[in-house]
Amino acid sequence: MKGKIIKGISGFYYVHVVGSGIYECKAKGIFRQQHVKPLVGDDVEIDIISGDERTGNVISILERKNALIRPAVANVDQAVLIFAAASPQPNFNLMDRFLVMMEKQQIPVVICYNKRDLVGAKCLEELLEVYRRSGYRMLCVSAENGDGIGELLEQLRGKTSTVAGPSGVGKSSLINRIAPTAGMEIGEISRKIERGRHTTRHAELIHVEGDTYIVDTPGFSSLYLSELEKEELQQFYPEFSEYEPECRFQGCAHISEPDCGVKKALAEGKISPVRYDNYCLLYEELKNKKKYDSRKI
Ligand SMILES: Nc1nc2c(ncn2[C@@H]2O[C@H](COP(=O)(O)OP(=O)(O)OP(=O)(O)O)[C@@H](O)[C@H]2O)c(=O)[nH]1
Ligand SMILES: [Mg+2]
Ligand SMILES: [Zn+2]
Repeated sequence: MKGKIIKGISGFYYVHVVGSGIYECKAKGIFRQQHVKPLVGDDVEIDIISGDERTGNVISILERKNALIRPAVANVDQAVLIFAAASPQPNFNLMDRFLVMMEKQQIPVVICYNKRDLVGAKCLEELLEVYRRSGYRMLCVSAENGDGIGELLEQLRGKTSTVAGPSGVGKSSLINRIAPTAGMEIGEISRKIERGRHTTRHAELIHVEGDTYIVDTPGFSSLYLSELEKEELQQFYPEFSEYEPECRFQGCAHISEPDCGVKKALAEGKISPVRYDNYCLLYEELKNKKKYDSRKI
Protein backbone atom coordinates (compact mmCIF):
# COMPACT_ATOMS: atom_id res chain seq x y z
CA MET A 1 0.00 0.00 0.00
CA LYS A 2 1.11 3.54 -0.65
CA GLY A 3 0.87 6.35 1.84
CA LYS A 4 2.46 9.53 3.13
CA ILE A 5 4.45 9.98 6.34
CA ILE A 6 2.65 12.59 8.39
CA LYS A 7 4.70 12.32 11.57
CA GLY A 8 7.76 10.55 12.91
CA ILE A 9 8.34 10.04 16.62
CA SER A 10 11.14 8.01 18.19
CA GLY A 11 11.43 5.36 15.54
CA PHE A 12 7.75 5.22 14.62
CA TYR A 13 6.37 6.68 11.44
CA TYR A 14 2.72 7.53 11.08
CA VAL A 15 1.66 6.85 7.54
CA HIS A 16 -1.57 8.18 6.12
CA VAL A 17 -3.16 6.00 3.47
CA VAL A 18 -5.92 7.75 1.51
CA GLY A 19 -9.25 6.08 2.18
CA SER A 20 -7.97 3.86 4.93
CA GLY A 21 -6.46 6.04 7.63
CA ILE A 22 -3.25 6.15 9.63
CA TYR A 23 -0.86 3.27 10.25
CA GLU A 24 1.87 3.19 12.89
CA CYS A 25 4.95 1.86 11.14
CA LYS A 26 8.52 0.92 11.81
CA ALA A 27 11.07 1.47 9.09
CA LYS A 28 13.30 -1.53 9.63
CA GLY A 29 16.01 -1.92 7.06
CA ILE A 30 15.14 1.23 5.11
CA PHE A 31 18.31 3.01 6.09
CA ARG A 32 20.43 -0.01 5.24
CA GLN A 33 18.77 -0.49 1.88
CA GLN A 34 18.25 3.09 0.72
CA HIS A 35 20.72 4.97 2.93
CA VAL A 36 18.12 7.56 3.77
CA LYS A 37 16.15 8.39 6.86
CA PRO A 38 12.41 8.68 6.28
CA LEU A 39 11.10 12.24 6.54
CA VAL A 40 7.71 13.76 7.15
CA GLY A 41 6.22 14.31 3.70
CA ASP A 42 7.77 11.20 2.22
CA ASP A 43 5.61 9.06 -0.01
CA VAL A 44 6.22 5.48 1.04
CA GLU A 45 5.18 1.96 0.41
CA ILE A 46 4.09 0.00 3.45
CA ASP A 47 3.34 -3.60 4.35
CA ILE A 48 0.47 -4.01 6.76
CA ILE A 49 1.38 -6.07 9.82
CA SER A 50 -1.99 -5.88 11.50
CA GLY A 51 -5.07 -4.34 9.96
CA ASP A 52 -6.85 -4.30 13.32
CA GLU A 53 -4.05 -2.67 15.24
CA ARG A 54 -3.19 -0.49 12.27
CA THR A 55 0.49 -1.30 12.32
CA GLY A 56 2.84 -1.76 9.43
CA ASN A 57 6.34 -1.57 8.05
CA VAL A 58 7.72 1.06 5.71
CA ILE A 59 9.31 -0.98 2.96
CA SER A 60 10.42 1.75 0.60
CA ILE A 61 10.63 5.50 0.22
CA LEU A 62 9.43 6.66 -3.17
CA GLU A 63 11.44 9.16 -5.14
CA ARG A 64 11.58 12.57 -3.48
CA LYS A 65 10.85 15.81 -5.23
CA ASN A 66 13.04 17.53 -2.64
CA ALA A 67 14.17 17.17 0.95
CA LEU A 68 14.82 20.09 3.27
CA ILE A 69 17.32 19.90 6.06
CA ARG A 70 15.88 22.47 8.36
CA PRO A 71 13.01 21.93 8.86
CA ALA A 72 13.46 18.26 7.94
CA VAL A 73 10.60 17.62 5.52
CA ALA A 74 10.30 16.10 2.06
CA ASN A 75 8.24 16.91 -1.01
CA VAL A 76 7.21 20.46 -0.29
CA ASP A 77 6.10 22.97 -2.91
CA GLN A 78 6.86 26.05 -0.85
CA ALA A 79 8.00 27.30 2.52
CA VAL A 80 6.13 29.89 4.54
CA LEU A 81 8.67 31.74 6.62
CA ILE A 82 6.86 32.96 9.69
CA PHE A 83 8.14 35.71 11.93
CA ALA A 84 6.24 37.76 14.47
CA ALA A 85 5.79 41.47 13.84
CA ALA A 86 6.56 41.76 17.56
CA SER A 87 6.99 39.51 20.56
CA PRO A 88 9.47 38.19 19.67
CA GLN A 89 11.00 40.95 17.51
CA PRO A 90 11.91 39.73 14.04
CA ASN A 91 15.51 38.69 13.65
CA PHE A 92 16.40 39.77 10.10
CA ASN A 93 19.73 38.01 10.16
CA LEU A 94 17.97 34.72 10.78
CA MET A 95 15.41 35.55 8.11
CA ASP A 96 18.15 36.16 5.57
CA ARG A 97 19.83 32.89 6.45
CA PHE A 98 16.61 31.08 5.95
CA LEU A 99 15.90 32.79 2.63
CA VAL A 100 19.38 31.96 1.36
CA MET A 101 19.00 28.34 2.34
CA MET A 102 15.60 27.97 0.71
CA GLU A 103 16.70 29.68 -2.51
CA LYS A 104 19.73 27.44 -2.59
CA GLN A 105 17.42 24.44 -2.43
CA GLN A 106 15.14 26.05 -5.00
CA ILE A 107 12.12 26.13 -2.71
CA PRO A 108 9.84 29.12 -3.25
CA VAL A 109 9.39 31.17 -0.07
CA VAL A 110 6.63 33.40 1.16
CA ILE A 111 7.35 35.69 4.08
CA CYS A 112 4.55 35.88 6.60
CA TYR A 113 4.52 38.32 9.51
CA ASN A 114 2.20 37.09 12.21
CA LYS A 115 0.88 38.97 15.28
CA ARG A 116 0.00 42.05 13.27
CA ASP A 117 -2.50 42.80 16.02
CA LEU A 118 0.45 43.76 18.22
CA VAL A 119 1.88 46.52 16.04
CA GLY A 120 0.71 49.73 14.45
CA ALA A 121 0.61 50.55 10.75
CA LYS A 122 3.91 52.42 10.84
CA CYS A 123 5.80 49.52 12.38
CA LEU A 124 4.26 47.12 9.87
CA GLU A 125 5.33 49.40 7.03
CA GLU A 126 8.91 49.35 8.31
CA LEU A 127 8.91 45.58 8.42
CA LEU A 128 7.60 45.31 4.89
CA GLU A 129 10.18 47.82 3.68
CA VAL A 130 13.11 45.50 4.48
CA TYR A 131 12.22 42.89 1.88
CA ARG A 132 10.13 44.99 -0.50
CA ARG A 133 12.82 45.21 -3.16
CA SER A 134 13.89 41.60 -2.85
CA GLY A 135 10.69 40.51 -4.56
CA TYR A 136 9.47 38.02 -1.98
CA ARG A 137 5.75 37.67 -1.53
CA MET A 138 4.86 39.05 1.91
CA LEU A 139 1.78 38.58 4.03
CA CYS A 140 0.71 40.17 7.31
CA VAL A 141 -1.59 38.09 9.42
CA SER A 142 -2.89 37.57 12.92
CA ALA A 143 -3.68 34.15 14.26
CA GLU A 144 -5.23 35.99 17.18
CA ASN A 145 -7.97 37.87 15.33
CA GLY A 146 -7.94 36.18 11.93
CA ASP A 147 -6.63 39.13 9.94
CA GLY A 148 -5.11 38.13 6.61
CA ILE A 149 -5.87 34.44 7.10
CA GLY A 150 -7.91 34.29 3.89
CA GLU A 151 -4.96 35.58 1.94
CA LEU A 152 -2.65 33.05 3.57
CA LEU A 153 -5.04 30.24 2.75
CA GLU A 154 -5.14 31.45 -0.85
CA GLN A 155 -1.35 31.18 -0.96
CA LEU A 156 -1.46 27.62 0.40
CA ARG A 157 -4.23 26.23 -1.74
CA GLY A 158 -3.42 23.15 -3.79
CA LYS A 159 0.14 22.93 -2.46
CA THR A 160 2.11 21.21 0.24
CA SER A 161 3.78 23.92 2.29
CA THR A 162 6.01 23.86 5.30
CA VAL A 163 6.09 26.56 7.90
CA ALA A 164 9.42 27.60 9.32
CA GLY A 165 10.52 30.20 11.78
CA PRO A 166 11.64 30.81 15.35
CA SER A 167 9.86 29.49 18.38
CA GLY A 168 6.93 31.47 19.68
CA VAL A 169 6.07 33.34 16.48
CA GLY A 170 2.76 31.52 16.14
CA LYS A 171 3.34 28.81 13.54
CA SER A 172 1.08 26.33 15.31
CA SER A 173 -1.48 29.04 16.10
CA LEU A 174 -1.73 29.90 12.41
CA ILE A 175 -2.14 26.28 11.43
CA ASN A 176 -4.89 25.99 14.03
CA ARG A 177 -6.63 28.92 12.40
CA ILE A 178 -6.36 27.35 8.98
CA ALA A 179 -7.17 23.78 9.99
CA PRO A 180 -9.01 24.03 13.32
CA THR A 181 -9.52 20.29 13.63
CA ALA A 182 -5.77 19.57 13.58
CA GLY A 183 -5.42 20.60 17.23
CA MET A 184 -1.81 21.67 17.27
CA GLU A 185 -0.21 22.39 20.59
CA ILE A 186 0.29 26.04 21.30
CA GLY A 187 2.69 27.28 23.90
CA GLU A 188 2.19 30.22 26.17
CA ILE A 189 4.87 32.73 25.52
CA SER A 190 6.95 33.87 28.43
CA ARG A 191 6.69 37.65 28.35
CA LYS A 192 9.84 38.14 30.38
CA ILE A 193 12.23 36.39 28.07
CA GLU A 194 10.16 36.92 24.91
CA ARG A 195 10.76 33.39 23.84
CA GLY A 196 8.16 30.78 23.24
CA ARG A 197 8.42 27.44 24.86
CA HIS A 198 9.37 24.78 22.35
CA THR A 199 6.01 23.23 22.25
CA THR A 200 6.15 21.77 18.76
CA ARG A 201 8.72 19.01 18.98
CA HIS A 202 8.16 17.11 15.78
CA ALA A 203 7.29 18.07 12.26
CA GLU A 204 3.76 17.09 11.41
CA LEU A 205 1.90 17.11 8.13
CA ILE A 206 -1.64 18.40 8.36
CA HIS A 207 -4.37 18.08 5.81
CA VAL A 208 -6.03 21.47 5.31
CA GLU A 209 -8.54 20.68 2.55
CA GLY A 210 -8.60 18.93 -0.83
CA ASP A 211 -5.02 18.80 -2.05
CA THR A 212 -3.76 21.38 0.42
CA TYR A 213 -1.30 20.29 3.11
CA ILE A 214 0.83 22.15 5.59
CA VAL A 215 3.68 20.94 7.77
CA ASP A 216 3.99 22.32 11.29
CA THR A 217 7.60 22.31 12.44
CA PRO A 218 9.51 23.04 15.63
CA GLY A 219 10.97 26.54 15.85
CA PHE A 220 14.68 27.17 15.46
CA SER A 221 16.80 29.99 16.78
CA SER A 222 19.91 29.72 14.64
CA LEU A 223 20.87 28.52 11.22
CA TYR A 224 24.37 27.87 10.02
CA LEU A 225 24.96 28.41 6.33
CA SER A 226 26.85 25.43 5.08
CA GLU A 227 27.85 24.36 1.59
CA LEU A 228 27.87 27.89 0.29
CA GLU A 229 30.77 29.90 -1.16
CA LYS A 230 31.00 33.54 -0.18
CA GLU A 231 30.97 34.47 -3.87
CA GLU A 232 27.60 32.78 -4.25
CA LEU A 233 25.96 34.81 -1.53
CA GLN A 234 25.07 37.87 -3.60
CA GLN A 235 22.88 35.88 -5.95
CA PHE A 236 20.56 35.37 -2.99
CA TYR A 237 20.14 39.12 -2.64
CA PRO A 238 18.17 39.63 -5.86
CA GLU A 239 17.69 43.35 -5.24
CA PHE A 240 21.46 43.88 -5.68
CA SER A 241 21.60 42.63 -9.25
CA GLU A 242 20.27 45.68 -11.07
CA TYR A 243 23.06 47.83 -9.61
CA GLU A 244 25.87 45.38 -10.31
CA PRO A 245 26.58 46.63 -13.83
CA GLU A 246 27.61 49.91 -12.21
CA CYS A 247 30.37 48.27 -10.17
CA ARG A 248 33.84 49.10 -11.46
CA PHE A 249 35.22 45.63 -10.87
CA GLN A 250 33.89 42.46 -12.33
CA GLY A 251 33.12 40.02 -9.55
CA CYS A 252 32.76 42.90 -7.09
CA ALA A 253 31.76 41.59 -3.67
CA HIS A 254 30.16 44.97 -2.79
CA ILE A 255 32.08 45.06 0.49
CA SER A 256 35.20 47.19 0.33
CA GLU A 257 35.68 47.75 -3.39
CA PRO A 258 35.68 51.33 -4.68
CA ASP A 259 33.04 52.49 -7.21
CA CYS A 260 30.55 49.86 -6.21
CA GLY A 261 27.07 50.19 -7.71
CA VAL A 262 25.46 48.32 -4.84
CA LYS A 263 27.01 50.56 -2.20
CA LYS A 264 25.96 53.58 -4.22
CA ALA A 265 22.39 52.28 -4.33
CA LEU A 266 22.58 51.71 -0.58
CA ALA A 267 23.68 55.30 -0.01
CA GLU A 268 20.78 56.50 -2.15
CA GLY A 269 18.30 54.48 -0.10
CA LYS A 270 17.52 52.07 -2.93
CA ILE A 271 18.68 49.04 -0.99
CA SER A 272 17.61 48.25 2.56
CA PRO A 273 20.46 48.85 5.02
CA VAL A 274 19.18 45.91 7.07
CA ARG A 275 19.59 43.61 4.10
CA TYR A 276 22.97 45.04 3.16
CA ASP A 277 24.33 44.74 6.71
CA ASN A 278 23.23 41.14 6.92
CA TYR A 279 24.82 40.47 3.56
CA CYS A 280 28.13 41.77 4.94
CA LEU A 281 27.82 39.72 8.12
CA LEU A 282 27.04 36.51 6.24
CA TYR A 283 29.80 37.20 3.72
CA GLU A 284 32.30 37.58 6.54
CA GLU A 285 31.04 34.39 8.16
CA LEU A 286 31.42 32.42 4.93
CA LYS A 287 34.87 33.87 4.40
CA ASN A 288 36.00 32.76 7.85
CA LYS A 289 34.40 29.39 7.50
CA LYS A 290 36.49 28.87 4.38
CA LYS A 291 39.67 29.73 6.23
CA TYR A 292 38.79 27.37 9.00
CA ASP A 293 37.88 24.55 6.64
CA SER A 294 41.13 24.76 4.70
CA ARG A 295 43.19 24.85 7.88
CA LYS A 296 41.70 21.52 8.81
CA ILE A 297 42.99 19.82 5.67
N1 LIG B 1 -1.03 38.60 20.01
C1 LIG B 1 -0.88 37.50 19.29
N2 LIG B 1 -0.39 36.39 19.86
C2 LIG B 1 -0.23 35.27 19.11
C3 LIG B 1 -0.57 35.28 17.72
N3 LIG B 1 -0.29 34.05 17.22
C4 LIG B 1 0.20 33.32 18.24
N4 LIG B 1 0.24 34.05 19.39
C5 LIG B 1 0.72 33.58 20.71
O1 LIG B 1 2.12 33.31 20.62
C6 LIG B 1 2.48 32.19 21.43
C7 LIG B 1 3.26 31.15 20.65
O2 LIG B 1 2.44 30.58 19.66
P1 LIG B 1 2.74 29.16 19.00
O3 LIG B 1 1.71 28.97 17.95
O4 LIG B 1 2.90 28.10 20.02
O5 LIG B 1 4.17 29.43 18.35
P2 LIG B 1 5.07 28.43 17.48
O6 LIG B 1 5.68 29.26 16.41
O7 LIG B 1 4.29 27.25 17.06
O8 LIG B 1 6.23 28.02 18.52
P3 LIG B 1 7.11 26.64 18.53
O9 LIG B 1 6.19 25.50 18.41
O10 LIG B 1 7.79 26.71 19.85
O11 LIG B 1 8.07 26.74 17.39
C8 LIG B 1 1.16 31.68 22.03
O12 LIG B 1 1.03 32.20 23.32
C9 LIG B 1 0.09 32.26 21.11
O13 LIG B 1 -1.12 32.45 21.78
C10 LIG B 1 -1.10 36.48 17.14
O14 LIG B 1 -1.42 36.59 15.96
N5 LIG B 1 -1.22 37.55 17.98
MG1 LIG C 1 4.51 25.24 17.37
ZN1 LIG D 1 29.85 46.19 -6.11
